[in-house]
Amino acid sequence: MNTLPPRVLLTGFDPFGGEALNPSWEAVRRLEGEILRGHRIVTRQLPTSFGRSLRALRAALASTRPALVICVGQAGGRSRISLERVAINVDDARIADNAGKQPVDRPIVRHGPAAYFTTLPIKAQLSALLAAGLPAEISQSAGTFVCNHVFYGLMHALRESPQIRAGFVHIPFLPEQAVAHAGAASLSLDTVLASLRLLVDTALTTRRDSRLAAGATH
Ligand code: PCA
Repeated sequence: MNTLPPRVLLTGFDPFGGEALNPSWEAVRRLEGEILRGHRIVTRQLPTSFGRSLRALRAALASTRPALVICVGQAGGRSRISLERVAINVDDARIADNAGKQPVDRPIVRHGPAAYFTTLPIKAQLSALLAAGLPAEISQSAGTFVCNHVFYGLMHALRESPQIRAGFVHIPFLPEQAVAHAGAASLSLDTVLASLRLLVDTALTTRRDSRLAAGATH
């Protein structure tokens, strides 16, 4: 008999673009082993590399067999927790990834659908975060770099497993990074951790996504 609790997989990325750290991994790794609503959080670091990131993600999906997956990445310059709605089938890099690759206008999955939507209840999650005083927004684009690549690959890998909810969340710089980017917005690690816990909790307790609460925008 298998008595292991169901698992929630959280991923973060290694540092890229000259940063000393990546807030996504700094936050995610601190949640390893926590139990939320009877689910155990397992964490993995993904390389910020077009080639290797999805291989690592697929290996993590196979070995952890999660009930819920949230991939997290840094979006320097954004000021809020960004709940991503859509992943698009294109790699178009403004800077080289950590393996020196810089694809231009290349499909992630040849002949794959143009886009996949998140299966997280992002409007319920947005309402929960705002109600808790945490800065959040729905984002309509995860960009065209490695984060969008991972988000698209995640939804493609799970396209026949709709019972496994999955999606992507971008987070701002940490305060120590913002210093080097004069005036850039940042969020403290504690704020990010509280947000990630609430995102997992809301995904585990919300069956159908809701209408946005009055006053919230997206
Ligand atoms: N952010 C990048 C890739 C890795 C990360 O943390 C992005 O937004 O694509």
